[in-house]
Amino acid sequence: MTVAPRHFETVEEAARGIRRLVDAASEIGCLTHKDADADSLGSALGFAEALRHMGRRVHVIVPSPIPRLLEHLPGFDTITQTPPPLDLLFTFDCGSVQRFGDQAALVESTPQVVNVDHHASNDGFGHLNLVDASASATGQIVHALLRAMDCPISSDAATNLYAALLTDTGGFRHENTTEAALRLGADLVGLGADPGWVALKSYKSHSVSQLRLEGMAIAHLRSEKDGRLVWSEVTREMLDATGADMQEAEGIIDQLQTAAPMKVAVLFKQAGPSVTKVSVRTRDEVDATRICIPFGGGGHRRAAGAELAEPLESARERVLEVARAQLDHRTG
Ligand SMILES: [Mn+2]
Repeated sequence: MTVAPRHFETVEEAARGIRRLVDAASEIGCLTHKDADADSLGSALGFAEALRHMGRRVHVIVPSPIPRLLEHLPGFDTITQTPPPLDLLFTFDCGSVQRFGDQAALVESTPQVVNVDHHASNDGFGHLNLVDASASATGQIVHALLRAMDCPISSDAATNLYAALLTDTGGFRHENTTEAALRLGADLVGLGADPGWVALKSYKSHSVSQLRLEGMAIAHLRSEKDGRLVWSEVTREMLDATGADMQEAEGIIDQLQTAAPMKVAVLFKQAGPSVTKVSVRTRDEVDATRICIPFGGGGHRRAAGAELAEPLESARERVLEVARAQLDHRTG
């Protein structure tokens, strides 16, 4: 059965239809995007936990690779990559089917797909689409949806949603740290999330090899245009030298964007001989999606990414050319 795609204006409007779908479904999936972050996985785990409290059978599914740095999130041990046939699938924090990696077929084959997201670039791939680009995190939409569905939020669900909110606001430091985000943080603490513990697990649990890798990438930092463009890279050689793996390169882009004069920070990751992942952060008038969309990527104005099917050296030159052009266009 296919259903005409629907887009909702408000969470309350969406909640009625979603509640009916949940009540009618026997096997429900909650899917994250590839290289799941704490917003995507925390939203999926938190929503799944709440639905299970309502007596539903729910499977949390992540594309490969399993994001093992998020193993502290409550319910992480329930994650599967081989769910039974589903009649209802929720997706979290993902703007297009291609971003589901090796689970994209699941999105194509499930009869009802509900797309819950906060990316402005979301292409509305779901049968039902609950997309709010003004939300600081997808976890914020999940919280509003659960409230509107009259679904109780346990302390484990609150912990997952708090982790989603904390990390997508960069520890309540990014520009998307709104009054609503701070109030939601307090609400989730009231429901049982422990802010000190989530911060410890999110920001103060690096391995020694991870710290060495970060140090190496920072030492490799290049600066152009009076520091307005800063970039670095993580190569296979650096991984070999430190004993770290590529998942441990996750926080490096956040270090690069602490440079005072920077307008654009770019990190290149050598994911394979002909696969290069790119993370972009921007400030002021520069839009990160303008640098990533030409390469098939997407994201937010301040944070975006792309994956290029080409070696590090050529990917680097092509992306830097676009980044330089954005800087010249915006400020030249
Ligand atoms: Mn997000």
